[in-house]
Amino acid sequence: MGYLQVFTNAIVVALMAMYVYENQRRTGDVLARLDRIEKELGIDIFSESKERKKIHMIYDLIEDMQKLMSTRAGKEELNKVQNQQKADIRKLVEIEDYQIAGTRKLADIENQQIKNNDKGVTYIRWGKTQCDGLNTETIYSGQVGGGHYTHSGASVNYICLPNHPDVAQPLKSHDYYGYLYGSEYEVYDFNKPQGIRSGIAQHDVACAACLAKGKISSIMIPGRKTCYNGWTKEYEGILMAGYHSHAAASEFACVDRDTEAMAGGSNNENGKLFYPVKTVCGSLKCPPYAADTEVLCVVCSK
Ligand SMILES: [Ca+2]
Repeated sequence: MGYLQVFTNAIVVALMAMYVYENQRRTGDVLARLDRIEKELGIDIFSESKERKKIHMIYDLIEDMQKLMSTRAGKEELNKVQNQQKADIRKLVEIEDYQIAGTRKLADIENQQIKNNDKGVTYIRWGKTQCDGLNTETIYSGQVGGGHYTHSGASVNYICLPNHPDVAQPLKSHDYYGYLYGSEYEVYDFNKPQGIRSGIAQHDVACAACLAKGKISSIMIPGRKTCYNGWTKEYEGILMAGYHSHAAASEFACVDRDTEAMAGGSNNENGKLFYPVKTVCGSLKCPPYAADTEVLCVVCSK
């Protein structure tokens, strides 16, 4: 039996009990008066009336209730129902408490999700001024910087320098420093991978710092243009690096295939350089790789 049904039964019993004690005398009086009026008038005016039948039915019901309530079993039954009712109310209060706690927990989770959606994982998109991954925002646009390709002690890595740097103070005239240069595409028609635009040689390389919101991991996968299952593609491109026999070491970077350059940067001024990467089989297993091919790359987030 459901809580609601038990609760309803309890209310019905209680109401009936009240009805018994409060209306017994009045109902009896009404019937007596009806009988007296009929006798005095010598007619049977209420015998067929619905009201009279109703009154008799109620009276019979009250009599039954009286009998039931006067017995020990009836009182016990009433007590049982009342106790059950108390237990049900306690249970209902408990359920309401659980519901309130559950609602609070849900609100906490929703708030945390909103906060998490503002957070994410960062990566650099080489060769583009903006980020355009799904739910990815551009933190800043910039130009690529690095060491000079002729310097044997040059820094290895490419860095993405924002277009709006804070003011810096001058240094003394000396050469006890590491050097920071800009960067250029060394991509000509004779070494250009398919799909890379023509005429970008010597152009200064653009970059963008990206925030993939709601993600906690990012990975650059060389050799693929698609992500593995469960990962979201941020961008795809061509693997580039420094020239193989230059004095300066370099690193591999995934440069967007739809390359962009810095405005007004087409002069040949060198610095850190980007050359397309070509496969060399041997220790590099072919298959699955093939000799003398470009190397695809993709940046994925999760
Ligand atoms: Ca240039």
